[in-house]
Amino acid sequence: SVVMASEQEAALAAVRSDSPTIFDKIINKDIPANVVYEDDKVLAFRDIAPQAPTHILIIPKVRDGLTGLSKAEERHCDILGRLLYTAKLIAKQEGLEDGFRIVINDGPAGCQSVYHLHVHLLGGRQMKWPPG
Ligand code: IU
Repeated sequence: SVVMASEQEAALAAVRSDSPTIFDKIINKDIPANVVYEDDKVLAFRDIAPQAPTHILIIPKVRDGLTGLSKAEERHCDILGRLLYTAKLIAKQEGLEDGFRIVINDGPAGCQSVYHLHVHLLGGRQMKWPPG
């Protein structure tokens, strides 16, 4: 696949659609990923372009219309809660006792580049505020 010059460039080029993404290939093990957690509903793997010493993506195995958080419906409440709870488990597994950052990018202005909902878990360095 094409490597974008920046995540922002990728986000602006990404098409908001409900078609399968590269994350489905990772879920189906069609392409390799560095998986750090997996259960029947959730998969978590290391981001290919880490922005911190720990940078993990936590995703639902079944997208069910959740291209992004802005598409969330009442039926998604369980999986949304599970994604965040899983982030907490992985933060502990990664030894992020001093703290960590959770990010969900949504849409072009939010710098979303993959239209399969994912929670970023970032840690291992001092985060800044406001984010870029
Ligand atoms: P975003 O929130 O949609 O911008 O995040 C997408 C992330 O997916 C981004 O951090 C990419 O580095 C990451 N990623 C990946 O880990 N593996 C891939 O094959 C692709 C993107 I494409």
